[in-house]
Amino acid sequence: MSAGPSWGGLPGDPPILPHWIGNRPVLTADGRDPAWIDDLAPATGRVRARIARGGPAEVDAAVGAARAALTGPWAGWTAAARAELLDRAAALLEARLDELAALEGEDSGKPVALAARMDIPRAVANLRFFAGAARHDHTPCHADGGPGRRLNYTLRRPVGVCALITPWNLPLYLLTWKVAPALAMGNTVVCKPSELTPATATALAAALAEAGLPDGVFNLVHGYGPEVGAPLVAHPGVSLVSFTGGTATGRSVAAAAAPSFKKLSLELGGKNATVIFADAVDSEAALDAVVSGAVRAAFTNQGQICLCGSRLLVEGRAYDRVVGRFLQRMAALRVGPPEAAVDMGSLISHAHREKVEGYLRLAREEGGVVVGGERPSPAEAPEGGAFLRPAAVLGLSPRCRVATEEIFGPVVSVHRFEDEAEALEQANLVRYGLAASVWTTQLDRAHRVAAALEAGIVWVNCWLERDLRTPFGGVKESGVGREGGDWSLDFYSEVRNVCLALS
Ligand code: TXE
Repeated sequence: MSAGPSWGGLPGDPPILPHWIGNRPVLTADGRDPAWIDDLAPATGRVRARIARGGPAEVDAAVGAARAALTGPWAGWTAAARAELLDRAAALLEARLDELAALEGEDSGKPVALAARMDIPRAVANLRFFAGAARHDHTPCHADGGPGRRLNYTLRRPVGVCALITPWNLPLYLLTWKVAPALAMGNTVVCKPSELTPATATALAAALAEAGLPDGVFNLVHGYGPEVGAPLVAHPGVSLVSFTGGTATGRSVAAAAAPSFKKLSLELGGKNATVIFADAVDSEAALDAVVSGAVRAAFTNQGQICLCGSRLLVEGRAYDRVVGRFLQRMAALRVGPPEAAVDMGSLISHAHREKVEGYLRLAREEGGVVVGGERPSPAEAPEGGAFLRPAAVLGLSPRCRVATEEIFGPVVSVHRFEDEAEALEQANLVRYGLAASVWTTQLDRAHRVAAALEAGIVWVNCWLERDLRTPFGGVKESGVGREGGDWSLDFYSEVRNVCLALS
């Protein structure tokens, strides 16, 4: 585990994570004595770093730097130059993949191997993907009324200063998902990462500076949501807000952004269904493959991904076989310290573990049967950590609180349906609509169910297969807007039509 300051951090005991404003580490913007937030490693409970605790003064300074940079040298950079910058930053992150994966594991509690396989490679891919998108971007031209009459062409312009607010579950992965298209389109940014997982955001600041980004284009303010996130969203100098986090916070972000009509994208919670039809498990090999997919969907990142399949809906005639195998697989998952060979690490915090355990108590009170969900023994996982074994809740109505509220932990509620109509009714009855995964070998059923599910993303016979060109986002209370591919380019730019009369 990292002993010294992380990349972009400052020396101290424990090391210090500063804000980055105008391409420089900053502790306070107005000369007051700095205040601090402890950055805890959730797997040990140890203070791993001290985070500079920002407030309105740092937000103001960061937005000021970002606004000034909009008319500085950055404004003259070509798309090709911006793409090269993103590629250089990607190469710098990739060269330090192991270090970043260890940092993410320490800061969030997730298995380091998962961060090395998923989080950091995906962050690198985000930067490279939007470098490519900048290079290949093109806009339409409409000639009207025959030669020499009217020519309409469309320009993409930067939107301005983008406020990018991210959660703790996929820190660098989600931050780069926003930063890369914002920079590709020529904007400047002020980032507000989660106060629970600030380390790799600081590393990204250092990487972008090293890659040659001009002063003020990328800014980072650490701190609590109400002290940094809220003033950032409301700041008159900010033109666009991209937020990923909880639905309740998303509601207040939308309200704060509305008076000044900021461009807004909200990626919020989920309570996603994994729907397994009996036809998908008609052999032992098929049963194994489908259950592997369902277990992965349920418990990857300790169930702390908005896309996780936290409701398992199984067709009645396959119910016993599927659920039996699922519980077997679940029990075999290894839970332990992030740096060990484990399937699941620690939850993000003790407070979050208590929230998840509260739902397990509620499940019992509601008359359900809880399998798993214990704290692991000290032999498996350090006692100071926020570890919890995966859990399945059986025997409850799909309408109960445990089955409809976002728990955001390693808990799956299991339900039985008798036909396709009932599967759809159960899948669609929640207030969320982010993703779903459907397991069937019947082609017509796959298309029918995918069309009828109320979700922004439907996976058929897979889960979390991501092609960065595709639209990503949810319906209902899972969010507003789409990002990914052209959707990101549209969101992070203003299109302007120019009509030229030629005659
Ligand atoms: O998220 P918050 P939290 C869900 C999950 C979890 C719950 C709460 O159910 O249990 O949300 O998690 C910043 N204005 N998801 O508390 O509060 C905050 O500092 C502006 C789903 O961590 O939404 C952080 O940087 N910003 C999710 C970011 O918002 C504010 C992933 C997210 O924090 C703010 C994480 C405010 N008023 C949790 N208040 C997903 N969809 O992936 C806080 N923030």
